[in-house]
Amino acid sequence: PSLIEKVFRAPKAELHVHIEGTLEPELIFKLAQRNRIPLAWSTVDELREAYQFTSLQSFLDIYYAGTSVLQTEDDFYEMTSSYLDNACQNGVIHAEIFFDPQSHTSRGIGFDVFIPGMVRALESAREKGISTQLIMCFLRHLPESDALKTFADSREWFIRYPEWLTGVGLDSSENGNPPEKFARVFARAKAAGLRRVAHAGEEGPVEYIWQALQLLESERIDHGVRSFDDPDLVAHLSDTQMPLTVCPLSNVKLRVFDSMGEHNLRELLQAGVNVTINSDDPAYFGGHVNENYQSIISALQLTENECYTLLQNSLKSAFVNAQTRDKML
Ligand code: ES4
Ligand code: ZN
Repeated sequence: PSLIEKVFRAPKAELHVHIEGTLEPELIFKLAQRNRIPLAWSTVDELREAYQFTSLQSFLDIYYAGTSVLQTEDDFYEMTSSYLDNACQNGVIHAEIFFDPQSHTSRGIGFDVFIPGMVRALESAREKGISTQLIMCFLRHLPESDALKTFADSREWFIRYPEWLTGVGLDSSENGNPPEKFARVFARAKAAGLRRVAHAGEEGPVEYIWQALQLLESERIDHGVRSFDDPDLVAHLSDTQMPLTVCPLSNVKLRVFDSMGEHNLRELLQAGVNVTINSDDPAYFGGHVNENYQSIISALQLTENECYTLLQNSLKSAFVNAQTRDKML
């Protein structure tokens, strides 16, 4: 088999995927009709044609519109199940899945709707041999008070499902919304024994990566590709083996890099940084995790050794206990 075929089949972990970003245009239209939600696009093709992004914000505007079709527990079950089917097909044996509660509570959809829907899908996927967790992300474009209220409202769900709900994250519009804005809510999450991750250095400056590490005590950095602007930060990431959850197709679609050939993933790997490959929002960026591997492998002509390192990095950076990790590796 070719290198790509071997990578496709290899067991891997996916550590950076937004469940709302797995909603395919067909499912968006099906749910819009079922729930009588108006959309600004009249056909699936028209919606797909709108997926021509120029920046993170140009994507987020459409992503939140797509999310608006999710209304019932079954909608969340169906979305999550179809992601997990695809993940299994991609060799994913462990997935840590982001969700954006504020994008639902702001529309009057409560934790009692989306958590049971997603958890039911995670429970059925366990039988197919995929272990999963959910990471609750705060929307950084909203005020700190909104995050604090969301965290308080989520407590009973973290207590009810500790094996499924394991951590908090930070996503949405990065520039102008530094990690420091969320230091207090992340301190509460740490006090509650939860894992912590944050998007940083996707479009935003290296200072935001330092803040995520120092002020949020983030245990992984989502994206983090702009760390390359600061040699001291690259050395620190390498020394501490801080995982970066890199999403190649996302980075090109959102114009973080003009082309895949210009991606800095090889330089990060060569500097000894713990880089992983992930899909981010597979329905919007042109593929699941295997397509992300394929695209970066082809563009950078990655070697078998480099591919092996990326796959191992994904498994060793998962939030699982040492015994489970040793079984996966
Ligand atoms: C996201 Cl690519 C990306 N960046 C920041 N926030 C997000 N939410 C969903 N996808
Ligand atoms: Zn992301």
